[in-house]
Amino acid sequence: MNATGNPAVTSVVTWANEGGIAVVTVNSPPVNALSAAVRGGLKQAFEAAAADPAVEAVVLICEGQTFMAGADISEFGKPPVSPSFREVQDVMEATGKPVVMAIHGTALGGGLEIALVGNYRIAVPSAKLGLPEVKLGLLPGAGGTQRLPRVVGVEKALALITSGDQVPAKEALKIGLLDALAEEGHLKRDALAFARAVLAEKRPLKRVGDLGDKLAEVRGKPEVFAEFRKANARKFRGFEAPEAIIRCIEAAVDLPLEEGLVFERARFEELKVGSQSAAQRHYFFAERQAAKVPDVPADTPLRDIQTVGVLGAGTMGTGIAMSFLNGGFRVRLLETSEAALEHGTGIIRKTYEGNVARGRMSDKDFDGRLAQLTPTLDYADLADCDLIVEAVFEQMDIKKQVFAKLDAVAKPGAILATNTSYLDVNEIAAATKRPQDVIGLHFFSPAHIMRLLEVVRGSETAKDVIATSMKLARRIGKVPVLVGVCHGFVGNRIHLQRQTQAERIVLEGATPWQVDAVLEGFGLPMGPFRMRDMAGNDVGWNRETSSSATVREILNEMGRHGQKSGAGYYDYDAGRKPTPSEISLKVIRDFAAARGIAQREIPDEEIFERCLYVMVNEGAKILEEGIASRASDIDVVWVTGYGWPVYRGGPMFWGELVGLDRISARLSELAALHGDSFQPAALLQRLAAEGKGFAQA
Ligand code: T1G
Repeated sequence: MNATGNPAVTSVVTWANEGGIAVVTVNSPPVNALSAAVRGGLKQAFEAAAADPAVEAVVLICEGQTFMAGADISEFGKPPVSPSFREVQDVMEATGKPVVMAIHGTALGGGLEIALVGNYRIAVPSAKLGLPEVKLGLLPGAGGTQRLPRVVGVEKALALITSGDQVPAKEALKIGLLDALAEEGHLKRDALAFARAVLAEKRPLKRVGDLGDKLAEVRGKPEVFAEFRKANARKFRGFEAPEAIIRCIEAAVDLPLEEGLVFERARFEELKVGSQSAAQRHYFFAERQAAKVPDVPADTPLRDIQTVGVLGAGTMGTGIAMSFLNGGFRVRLLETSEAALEHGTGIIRKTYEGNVARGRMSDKDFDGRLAQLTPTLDYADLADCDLIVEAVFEQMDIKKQVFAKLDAVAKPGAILATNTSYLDVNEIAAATKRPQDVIGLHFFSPAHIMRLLEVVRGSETAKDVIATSMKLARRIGKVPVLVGVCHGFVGNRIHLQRQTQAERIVLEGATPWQVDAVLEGFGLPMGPFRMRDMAGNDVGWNRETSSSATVREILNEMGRHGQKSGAGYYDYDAGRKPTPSEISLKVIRDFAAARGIAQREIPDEEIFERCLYVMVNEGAKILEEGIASRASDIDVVWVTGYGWPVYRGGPMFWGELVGLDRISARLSELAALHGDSFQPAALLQRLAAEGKGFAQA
């Protein structure tokens, strides 16, 4: 028996009769995921409520931070346990009494699908609703593709389910997904009142499955789906789930509910056993794991960060400044000249003006953010900063000068961060008397857009500085990954291996466009040569010291700096459309000939293996050296920072899928052919020999 004298159903689901209304409560932290225990409890509670003559209506509500946030993802891959979603939903729909779903937090996935079999849905204004299964390489497998279009219409359902976007409660009310809004903080009170009103007014037991008007609007109009497919072809490229979702919504239009549910279940099961969903579920947990630092306790006290100083108002500095402005911080932006400072603040203003013009930012936010920005030429103005991020020129002597100055002006306890992409954070920290306060915050360009933040711990970085930086990253919408000090940390160090291979392969006879096509065919957003042309072939190139020592130097000496100069490895038209260039190919062939490099046809398979296997191998070395704590952290870096297709999980997850034994053996073959740079890492060889994965390292 529970406190109210009614039969407590399970430890995670209870119910009580409150004045003739059964209040069924789910309490399964942290997100009330619909585990087997929750599903079992719900089934029992609704069966009891349906059978109890003293119960006239039912309210389903959750304790804790949120309404049910979906199926328990950790249960996937394990044998199914009854009751299924369908069994629970059938019991709910068979109650025969008004069922009111009371929503707060995020009603997501299976949680929203449960809510959709209720007769009514009420939520607090701060609630959000969505079907994010597509982010896990899945589709809503408990009726979402069949019921959502019946409520909000086909076109809205297509957009919502293939994006996985969350809908704020007010918008959900507008599109019919909610029947009412409760007062913030009074969900249970207002849900009970709503249930009483339904009883008093004898309102019909509205059943979403019976709705058909919105489906009828598009029946016989296949163009609705064809246009949606066409408009999203680029975004969905390589992913399996979006097309499966579209087919399920087509089935909703053409089939009766029951048949549509069967069709949906079959498509769901197909996706669930596929490699894409395994990869995307891996990534879901990997991103959350990355926020946890093994040797820094979760309850480490944090330093209070209110005011942030940013040194350097170039591309990176302004992006970093906007990241913190967007996170609600006061920002002091320092430059060495009025002109540079004006240029930087101009970039910020123009970016925000663009956001307002596109309706992505309100005028109020525009004004508010600029009011929080203080441009300055004076280091002394950084004295009150709690965190100072340096984003000056990537040269060690300049960085050390800057940190010596910061050491002199920054208040005690201020965190001093460098945005360096490659350089030794320990050497920079040594330029101060407070190395324990120094850390690397490696943003990726454009810094206000890219979500990845490599947090680089120096050998003396204090644990509270690490904990503060990791939490701060999430506050400004970044995905933090803690990495150690080495050349290029994790992302760039692995990227360098792939780049080096790509450049060697074209010297041996392949073309840049062949290499790009192989890697883009794998799902990477851009091949190494198109990427180089886009970023600027001249990044890091020095005209004074350039000596035709590499193909890249020669191209730059010819003025072929990439897209921005209309030519790089590719030629570009006015619309920056790339076409293979005979000029750059000749440079490559002449360069190889001058060095006596034998030319041959290089198969795509060899390009694929040489470029991708060295990435897995470098990741294994990074793990051996302790530069990353987990293989999944490396996956997060590459998915979030370099566009590795999330449906392939990340280089380390993918490497295990290919087989570490196969990769290790192939690398040994390549080492015999092309030199020691291919030697498999000791860790890789050991795991391959032991038949283990990186998690068992
Ligand atoms: N299952 C299991 N664990 C989950 C979980 C889930 N659905 N959602 C979150 N967690 C864990 C998470 O791993 C972390 O654990 C803790 O909860 C806090 O998460 C049939 C099949 C709800 C918006 O995809 O979007 O329903 O690290 O750090 O920032 O059609 O979690 O503390 O040990 O993210 O406050 C569909 C996924 C499932 C929702 C909260 N649902 N979750 O964000 O906390 S598939 C989803 C989220 C499905 C049906 C199909 C977010 C959140 P730990 P957190 P948060």
